Amino acid sequence: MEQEKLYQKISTRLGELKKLAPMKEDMSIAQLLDEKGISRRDFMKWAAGMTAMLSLPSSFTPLMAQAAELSDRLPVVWLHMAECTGCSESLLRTDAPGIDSLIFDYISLEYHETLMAAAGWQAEHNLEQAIEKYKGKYILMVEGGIPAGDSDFYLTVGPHGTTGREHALKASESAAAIFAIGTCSSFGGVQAAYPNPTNAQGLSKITNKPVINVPGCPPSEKNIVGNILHYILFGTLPALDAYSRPKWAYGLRIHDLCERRGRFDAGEFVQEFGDEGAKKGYCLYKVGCKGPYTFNNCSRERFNQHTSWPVQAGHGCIGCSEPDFWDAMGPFEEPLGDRLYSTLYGLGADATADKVGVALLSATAVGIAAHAAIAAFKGAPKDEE
Ligand code: FSX
Ligand code: SF4
Ligand code: F3S
Repeated sequence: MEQEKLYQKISTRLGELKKLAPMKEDMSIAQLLDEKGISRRDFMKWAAGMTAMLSLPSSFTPLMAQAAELSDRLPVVWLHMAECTGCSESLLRTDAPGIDSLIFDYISLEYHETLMAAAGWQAEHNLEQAIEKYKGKYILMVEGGIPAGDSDFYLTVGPHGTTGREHALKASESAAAIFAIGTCSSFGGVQAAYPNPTNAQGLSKITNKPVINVPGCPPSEKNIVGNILHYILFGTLPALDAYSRPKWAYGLRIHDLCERRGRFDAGEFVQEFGDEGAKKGYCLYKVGCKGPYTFNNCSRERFNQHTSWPVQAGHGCIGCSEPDFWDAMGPFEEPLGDRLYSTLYGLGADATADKVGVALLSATAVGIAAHAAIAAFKGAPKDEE
């Protein structure tokens, strides 16, 4: 019953969106896919995958396909702050664009500093116009950390020397929904690493409007496009975790669905890069994998049209979607559990859930050590040492 009601609600919303004029009149998504040689069948397969990713029943697949087809009804303003532009690249730098990249191409990007042709005065004028014309209707996506306070002027944009902070604040005021794309915009990211010389902050510290964080350095194309589709389908905030990350994407740890998890449980570890264990695809925990502390869906969704992801490529997860990962998760090629174990009993009463997670894992690590000792005693091969 609940399911039927939800189906009805989404259908009504999509019906309303359909009434709005398409912002791109030259080509429908069906034509665009056809031009790129993507069949309707492949498109529906993709829609089924997205439906599962957003934890919706498979009977909602036609709605997902419709949402993608209506993605040109929503104007998007995309701002760049202090970052490497990897988030945009995550979607666009591919020699064979998948459906996710095409959807991103297809949405109406009213303003995107690295993609638009305009520069200087014209660019600034375009931004003002987009904000005015689509007041209360546009989606704001911000990439990058934002220097704040006395450090505002470490980041200025355009011919008036507007600070990044001013830009972000102005665009936030009349946005229909705000997404912080990437770890930098979500939590400050690399430029907020100690000693954070530019006082870089996440977007939620700058605006008092609700911000949905989509971290990852960079986030996958699936998580960026999934958020756009979620907004088209529901028009409301998704369920969020304590760090304002959508639970459908960041609800589980990398470790929970990792293809090497069986190796971890069996105590089969790579001891150093390039060893026999590495060749056999053993677990990367002892060479620094932070998958057990990192909430993201990389192990399930992967990157570049499901091609690969860090652990599959042979390096541990570095925890890039967690707050302060640059400081908190380093050194990247050493286990975190070992380092924190000695301080475990020093944790205060207000220890965060993350630290508690670390404590639990340290207990697991102790279990591993015990297992290794028993294996050694029995004369078994000592992969797990
Ligand atoms: Fe780079 Fe985006 Fe990292 Fe940051 O991604 S990939 S530094 S999250 O803001 O450009
Ligand atoms: Fe996978 Fe890393 Fe967990 Fe090992 S520690 S199972 S490599 S996520
Ligand atoms: Fe980042 Fe770890 Fe995924 S490093 S890309 S969260 S596997």
